[in-house]
Amino acid sequence: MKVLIGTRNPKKLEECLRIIGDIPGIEWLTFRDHPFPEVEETGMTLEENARLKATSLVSVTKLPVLAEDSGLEVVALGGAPGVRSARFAGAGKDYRRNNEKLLKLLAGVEDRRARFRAVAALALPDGRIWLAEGVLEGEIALAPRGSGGFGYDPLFIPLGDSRTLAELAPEEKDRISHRRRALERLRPLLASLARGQL
Ligand code: ITT
Repeated sequence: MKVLIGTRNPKKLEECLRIIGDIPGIEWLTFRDHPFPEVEETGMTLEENARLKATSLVSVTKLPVLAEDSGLEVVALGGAPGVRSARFAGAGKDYRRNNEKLLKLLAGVEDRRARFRAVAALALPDGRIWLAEGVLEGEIALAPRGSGGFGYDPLFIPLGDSRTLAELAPEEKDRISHRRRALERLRPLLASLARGQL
């Protein structure tokens, strides 16, 4: 069974494949095998955008699609950047500028609590869709550290650790990540799909 992973973000794709790439009977296709256009993320929530990405790409490709929308929610900023995480500092999706903007907004702020949230969506050509959420709690560091991962990882310290996500080995990030938690919830559905039992 061919299933398209509906992300054009190479780092996100890499993580998705590491987390869920091993389901027997599923042949994962990516934007490299099957180029698709960028879906305009017009939703007000991660749920809406995950749904939008998955259903638009099903329409374009006629394949089952697994898509995901994710973001960083900072308590002291009322949940921002949230759904705007990728473009926080402008249209260019520039990770370094996003991190600089976040640090500037949090200068002198004591409450540095934050969470990563991911909403994954599995959509089928027959119109059915399932959504699942994953959360990772933590706090924002005072300065960036580490070179792994992507996005806000150099600034995000997961609860119970002193290192940023960018200082963890990829497998360590995968064990706890919001993405892992969201995708694992869809694993049984994907396994059923692969067996032709969904
Ligand atoms: P696709 O829409 O093609 O999947 P994207 O990067 O635009 O790629 P999103 O719209 O879901 O994906 O934006 C997610 C942004 O949230 C991402 O660009 C990062 O800035 C941030 N983000 C999400 N998960 C993250 C993670 O695990 N580590 C660091 N930053 C993350």
